[in-house]
Amino acid sequence: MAAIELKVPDIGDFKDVEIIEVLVKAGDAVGLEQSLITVESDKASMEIPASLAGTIVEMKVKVGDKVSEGSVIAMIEAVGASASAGAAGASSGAVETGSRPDASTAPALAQMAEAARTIQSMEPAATAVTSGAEPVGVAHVSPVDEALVVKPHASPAVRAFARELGVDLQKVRGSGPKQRITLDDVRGFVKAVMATSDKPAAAGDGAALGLIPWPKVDFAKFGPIEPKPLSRIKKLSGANLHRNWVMIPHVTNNDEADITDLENFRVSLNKESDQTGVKYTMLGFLIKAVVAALKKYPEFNASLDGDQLVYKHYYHIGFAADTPNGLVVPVLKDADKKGLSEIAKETSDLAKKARDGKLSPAEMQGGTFSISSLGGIGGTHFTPIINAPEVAILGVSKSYFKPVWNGKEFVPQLTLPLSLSYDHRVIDGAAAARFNNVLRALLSDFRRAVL
Ligand code: CAO
Repeated sequence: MAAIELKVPDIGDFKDVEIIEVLVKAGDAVGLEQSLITVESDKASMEIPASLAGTIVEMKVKVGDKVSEGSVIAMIEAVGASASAGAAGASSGAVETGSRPDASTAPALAQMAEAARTIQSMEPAATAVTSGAEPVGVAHVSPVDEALVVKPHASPAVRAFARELGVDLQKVRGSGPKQRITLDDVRGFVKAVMATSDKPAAAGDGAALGLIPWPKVDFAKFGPIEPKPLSRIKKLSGANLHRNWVMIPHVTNNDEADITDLENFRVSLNKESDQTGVKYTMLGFLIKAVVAALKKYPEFNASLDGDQLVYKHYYHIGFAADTPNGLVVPVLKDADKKGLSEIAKETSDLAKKARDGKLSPAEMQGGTFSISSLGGIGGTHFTPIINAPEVAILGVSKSYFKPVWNGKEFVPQLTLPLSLSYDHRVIDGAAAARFNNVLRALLSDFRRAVL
């Protein structure tokens, strides 16, 4: 059987375009319209399909060659050669040189050429979007269509492959000329994601989240360095914090409470209790106030379990403790059943155990709500990360005096900054504001706690 030339058919305005991919080789059986090569102009790439089914006898082109309409791509031993002698882009020797694509293939190619032209005509318009000008042809695309603005450099075959695997090409680094993404780049990306998918998110390379890799920097190039392993607590708490930050839609409502009277009360209580050794702390009052607010708004004392919200009828309050090895969260059990002095003693015992690294697992379990107090250290407001499976956490910063107008004059008010982070799947902003209102009312007049 005589081999037939497979030629580049009419590809519109594309002339002397570079071959960026050769998708078949001698010996391959190809089907009708199977892509043979990918060509690329300055602005777009397109695949040239086979106009005949058969076996490739010889490739006549390689990557980097330039082709135009009529260039011979390969020699093929066609299946049912006689039936397809007039097929698109195929010619037997010189006889059919210059034959046009047949009826079935020509529209497809014309469409591709048209699509490529469309991309060409859109690119300057897309650039205009970023510069604020009204884009021609994409005027109704609002907001900016990122896909048009930043288009990864890849051939249609690579795009199709990526689509099949669900790979977002924006996240794949291209290793080809002009950062073109190759099939191997897509394969490598998938392998990297698979390799990390069973590791905890703390692996930190971002692949599990579909993010670009963490920057690898040789810091020693810029100055002296000293690598030290993270502590065991930091590794554990880091993995938990990372999961909670990524999985929970956090919102933080900031507020302030007038604690002028409360602080005076606390100081006087401590003077009285000099003999007993109990130290009343702001943390103790906060725990009491939080329990009262939790009773009023029970969804803050709950956990999500699938489609269910599990309300808890116990009040175990965790509090973040800063230790030399990192952050731990001891839990004060049944806070609602304990008085202030008991809370003060127990939290200080737990905090000491935390600093000494002597907390038992049971002492860190069962929390229903947490408090993170940085008041003894400093700061105005911050965003505490929710301690899953809890749904909210109260951050407390350092109290400060601010002048407040009382109708006649400015008076100094000791003010406590509050930052309530909540899981927005469970708690609405309005509920959070109401929760903070209860805290403010209690802290500014602690007599309300007995109501
Ligand atoms: N504003 C101003 N001063 C405050 C204050 C506040 N909100 N809270 C505490 N203070 C003062 C205390 O009164 C105390 O002063 P005195 O010694 O003069 O009485 C001093 O700060 C130290 O208090 P403390 O922080 O040691 O004690 P505490 O009971 O308030 O807190 C604990 C205990 C365990 C919460 C704390 O030691 C701690 O570890 N805090 C850090 C928590 C943390 O790291 N959070 C961030 C986690 S990341 O989200």
